[in-house]
Amino acid sequence: MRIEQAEVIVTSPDRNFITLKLTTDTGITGLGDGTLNGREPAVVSYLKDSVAPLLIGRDAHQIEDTWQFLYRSAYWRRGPVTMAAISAVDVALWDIKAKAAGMPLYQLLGGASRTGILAYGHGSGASTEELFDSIRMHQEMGFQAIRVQSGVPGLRAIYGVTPSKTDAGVVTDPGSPDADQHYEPAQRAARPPEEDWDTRAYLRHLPGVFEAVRNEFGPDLPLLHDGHHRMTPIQAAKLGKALEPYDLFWLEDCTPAENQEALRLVRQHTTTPLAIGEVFNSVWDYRQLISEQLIDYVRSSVTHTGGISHLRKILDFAAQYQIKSGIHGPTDISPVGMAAALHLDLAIHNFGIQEYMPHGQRTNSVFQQSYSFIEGYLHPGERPGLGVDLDVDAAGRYPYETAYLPFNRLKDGTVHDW
Ligand code: EZ4
Ligand code: CO
Repeated sequence: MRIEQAEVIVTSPDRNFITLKLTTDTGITGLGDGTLNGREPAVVSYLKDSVAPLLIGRDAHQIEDTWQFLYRSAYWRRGPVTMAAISAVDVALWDIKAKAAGMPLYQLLGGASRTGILAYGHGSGASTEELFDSIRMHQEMGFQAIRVQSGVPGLRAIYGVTPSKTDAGVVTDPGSPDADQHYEPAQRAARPPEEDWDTRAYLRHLPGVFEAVRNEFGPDLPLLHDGHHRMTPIQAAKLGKALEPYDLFWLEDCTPAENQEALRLVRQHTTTPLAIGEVFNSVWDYRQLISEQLIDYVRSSVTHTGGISHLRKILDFAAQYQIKSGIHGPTDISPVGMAAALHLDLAIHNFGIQEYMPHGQRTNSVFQQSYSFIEGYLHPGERPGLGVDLDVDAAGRYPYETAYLPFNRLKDGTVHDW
């Protein structure tokens, strides 16, 4: 079975998505997600100009060999653009192989290890009242685990929080019909929107928010929080310690963890579980974090970590240290990337939790999915392959739109970590 065609499809129904579509000489097609939030054109060029021509004529069954060929023959290893492009190829080939086998992809990864995939949703609010409403709304949608992000008094706009509906002039979303209910990090704009930040104000405010949420929603509900790389190691240690009474499922990205040994200091001071890695793209970013047991959950996505083949290797490494998966699943992972994550989640033994931000209606009209979300649990479905189809005509109705993630500055104007 040879690869005959490799097309890169760019579409922006609610936001930008990059999809690779491979067609074989048997007529079987496969889809892969290469979306890199805010830097999509770089992956499009990498795929179109440097990868697609090399795929034509290759045996579609040789997934590992194709992966190693793309990774090693480029000479320039790793990096978000390269690894997103390789991921798109890898996932498209797994889709093809599973369709050829007539099985849902998870069967080829070892079969189901569980009946459903526990997902967490994004609760947020500029105020505690709005946060409570958002948590209740997510519970009504079925979510049984909630990420909690809160506004901080004195700060105008911060990451992870849907701006208050009364905040005139704040662009809340890039056009999603239900975006007033869902936080969307990127914004359609010619330049990155500017937010503000003050770590001391955040550290003072957050423990009280978690106390209020626990008092309102009880001890059972798993609660998560994302620190988005904004703390120093000693600040992260302090926050982890302060949040211990509220029994978090995890504290995510507490420091910019490319300094892996910094996590030793955080670990010495707190038993709050730590999750890291949505911006990482290879096993090398985790070498020390995993072997020294400095984290509890691996946050990488299938889309940004070289696909199912490479993320599986990271998770198998993590499993030897009782570290579990927490695969990245925001709206900037397309339905194709989400389906790939779900097949992997279902098959691996060391599954932890799956992030899930439902896509908008326009996105769902472009990508038809077979995965389901029932009473807090996701399932990839039983269709052969990934179970996702792309309507190319519908995709063509929504051309690429420039969009950026926001960034933030401290009071004195210093650019801080996003
Ligand atoms: O901000 O995916 O845990 N999830 C997150 C995401 C990220 C975006 C960046 O593209 O932190 O919402
Ligand atoms: Co995150």
